[in-house]
Formats: sequence, structure tokens, C-alpha cells
Amino acid sequence: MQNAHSLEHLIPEAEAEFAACANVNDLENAKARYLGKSGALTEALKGLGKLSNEERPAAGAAINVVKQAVEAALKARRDAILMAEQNLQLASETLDVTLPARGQQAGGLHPVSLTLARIEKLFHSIGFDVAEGPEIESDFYNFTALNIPENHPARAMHDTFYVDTADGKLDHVLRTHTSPVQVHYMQNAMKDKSGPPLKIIAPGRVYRVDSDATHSPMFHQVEGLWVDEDVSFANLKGVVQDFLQRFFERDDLQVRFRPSFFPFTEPSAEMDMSWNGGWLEIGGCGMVHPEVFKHVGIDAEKYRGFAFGLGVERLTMLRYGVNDLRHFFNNDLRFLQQFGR
Ligand code: 2U9
Repeated sequence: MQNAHSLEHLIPEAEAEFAACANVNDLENAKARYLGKSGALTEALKGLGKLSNEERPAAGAAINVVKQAVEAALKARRDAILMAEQNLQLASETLDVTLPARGQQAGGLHPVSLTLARIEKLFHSIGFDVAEGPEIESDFYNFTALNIPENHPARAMHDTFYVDTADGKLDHVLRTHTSPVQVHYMQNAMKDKSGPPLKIIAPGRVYRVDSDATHSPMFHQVEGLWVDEDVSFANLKGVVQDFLQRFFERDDLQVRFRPSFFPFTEPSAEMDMSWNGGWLEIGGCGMVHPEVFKHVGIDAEKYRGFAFGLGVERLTMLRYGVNDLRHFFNNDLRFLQQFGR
């Protein structure tokens, strides 16, 4: 075995090696070379057994002096590394509490909400109540009650969002129009004998499988319904023209009705309004189909009604001069902050 004094050189060696370690992982590896299972000091201690009883105490004491010095150097380096790491972390997590606050931002209504409020105010002023209903509807309320046949393309999966229910039957949908609101309203009016006459608008979100520059899978409609013994297509024309003139604040605004087809109205028409010297399609309308009255228990011989539908995003784009439907759904404050209140 080597002389215990010859181990003293290990102290400056270990100190230098520990100092070169940048992290505790490197330090553990360096420690193993001195104090590990086959480290230099461990081997020296193992060698004590070969010494005579006279030599052993002094040799053991000398090895222990070196061992304690190496252990002290190790602890000092480990503490220094941990301290440096902690300082680094504290510095990176510093909060500058002297920074100015972000300030208060006044909120505002979405332009589509502004339009809905305006629509409701204008229709209310001529006697229409606002009716609302669920956005998930049964197949009956969204299609069947509206005289939309079983094989109609609107029922196809690629046009309508079907909703999974616990029983696995695909008989519920995200409503594709607000017409089911009027179906519920008419049923309830028959049940509690509060009408007809009834006179409502049904504004709200509707859903269709469609997404591009001019179509969003969710959009807003407002539909109107007036049922009484003597309402006519002439009343429909007057109500729609009055509404559009007041909505756009244009007394000279013209409305044009082109014959069309919808399963739930007969006769049916598409509505255009005059705009910048031309015509713009703005919605659809018609006289409520007798089959629809039959589904809600209204006597189609005694009563008639007119109905119409308008796209709320479309009205908003025209009123404010918005050129891309997608602005409404991007949540970009630079766009949204341009609309007051
Ligand atoms: C009942 C009976 C009839 C509502 C109607 C339209 C024609 C129509 C479109 C306008 C733009 C939908 O948002 S849009 O794409 N709507 O063309 N809507 S008649 O008829 C009804 C409603 C309810 C009980």
C-alpha cells in the first residue's frame, strides 16, 4: 500500500476537479473518483487491513484527514452550485412591480348584437313580440313540422349538424333556422288559448355545415311570423319594406319580391332591396303553408299567416360596410372596437 502521506496530493486535485464541475450531476461523477466504491480514498482504506497493528492507526488517521478534506471540498462546491442555480432562477422569475398597470378597457357590444337589438326595437314598435327557443331541436320541430320532407336535401348530413344522443338515434339537430321557435310558440298559444292572433319575431343563432368567405357554420337569423284571420301578402310586403327602410334609415329604399319555393310557405318569394343602383338579395318570405298550421293545430281555413327570414350578419355587413363575414368571428379587437357602445 502507498504511504498515507502520498495521498495528500489528492486534496488539490479534487478541489480543482470539483471547481471545474458546472452542475451537481458532473460533481457526483467527480466525487465517485475519490469517494466512490473504487475511488482512490476508498481503495486506500481497504488497504489498511494489510498493515500491521502498529502501522494501522497512523495510516488510518492520515487517510481520514485527506478524506475529510475532500468531503469538505465536495460540500463547498455543491453548496456553491446550488446557490448559483437558485440565484439564476430567482433572477429569471423576477416581477417588476414598478411596471405601469394595463389599465381598464371599456367593453362594447358585438356588431351582430347591435343589429339584433336594433331589429328587436324596430319590430317591437309595430307590435311584434320577441320569441326564443333552444338551439338543439328535434327532427320534428326543425323539419317535419315545417313540411320539410324526409328526403329533402336540407336534412342531409353534409348540410345539417346532427347531435348524438344517449339512445344513439340521430333525431336531434343544431337548428338550421329559427322556424322551430315559431312552431313551439304556435303550439303553446293553442294549448293556453292565448292566440291567434300572434305576432312574433324569432332572432337567434342557427347552424349549417358550411364554411367559406360568405358562410359560417354558425350565423344569426331573424324570422317573423304574423298569424291572424285576415293577414295577407300585402301586409307582408308592407311590414318588410317598413322594417328595411327604418333599419337602413332610407325612406326611398325599394323592396322587390321574386317568386320562389320553400316547403313551409305557399306562395313563397325571395326579397331583394335596392342598393347602390342595383338589387341585393336580402331574405325569403311567404304565406304559412297549411301543412305547417296542421302540425300545430291551427285551423288553416280560419287563419292565415305570413312569415319571413333575414340573415343578421348580412344586414350588419350592409349597414356598417363590412366586406368579409369572417371579421365577425375572429375576435380581433381592432375590428370590434370600431362599433360603438
Ligand atoms: C314558420 C313558417 C314559415 C320563414 C322563412 C325564409 C323564407 C328564408 C332565409 C333568409 C336568409 C334564411 O338566413 S337565411 O339564409 N329565410 O328565405 N324564411 S320563409 O318561414 C317560416 C318560418 C316559421 C312556422
